[in-house]
Amino acid sequence: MDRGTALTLERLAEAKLYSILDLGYVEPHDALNTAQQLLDGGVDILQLRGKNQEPDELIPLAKKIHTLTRKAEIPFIINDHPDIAVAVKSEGLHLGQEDMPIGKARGIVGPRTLIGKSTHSTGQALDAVAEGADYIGFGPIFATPTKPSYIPIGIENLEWLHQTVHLPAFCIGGIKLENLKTLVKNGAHRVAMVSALLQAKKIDKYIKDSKKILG
Ligand code: 3NM
Repeated sequence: MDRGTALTLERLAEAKLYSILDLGYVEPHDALNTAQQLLDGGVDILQLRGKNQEPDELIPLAKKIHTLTRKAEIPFIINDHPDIAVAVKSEGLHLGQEDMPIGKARGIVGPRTLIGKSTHSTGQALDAVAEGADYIGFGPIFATPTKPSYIPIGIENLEWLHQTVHLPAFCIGGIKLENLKTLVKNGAHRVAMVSALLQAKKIDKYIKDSKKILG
């Protein structure tokens, strides 16, 4: 599966729940097991995020996770590192505002890899569209322990987001079952979760309950 295949694009178009396997929450030796639980539970996209790990550690882990996501036919996204995305042939790469521009990353990963971009304002969301993103993250909607220094942008612009940004747009930041209904009522169609899923007592049930709300 890659950006060039109809299946990857179909999965992205349909995706409601984007899960980020953040090695700040899961020990690398537990990551494969957690990835399998997330896939079994029914997440629609899986990203590997390892802010404190070196490529030497991330690449072998990412290759193993990719074997699982391929079996589940779920797009696998690498956070921050175009070279790792190439090394493991992931379906996608995710970039933050401080990372290299999409055009430059596209030159490294090629035309067949999805590129997503984190955005933290309506202006950045529009910029990401113009830059050629395949999808965006939009947040943090609520305060989040995962990115403690970020100021929440709130729920005001979710209708705007859906009506204006004609790319898959995933709300992110502090999203959990308890606030999901409010989010959907205010216009969210898709969400990304980190800590809520990774700290859930029963990952499988948490995903199913979330997806019921997301519709
Ligand atoms: N990106 P949690 S917020 C990785 O706003 C990330 O772009 C954000 O973690 C953004 O689900 C965030 O644990 C952390 O709140 C989300």
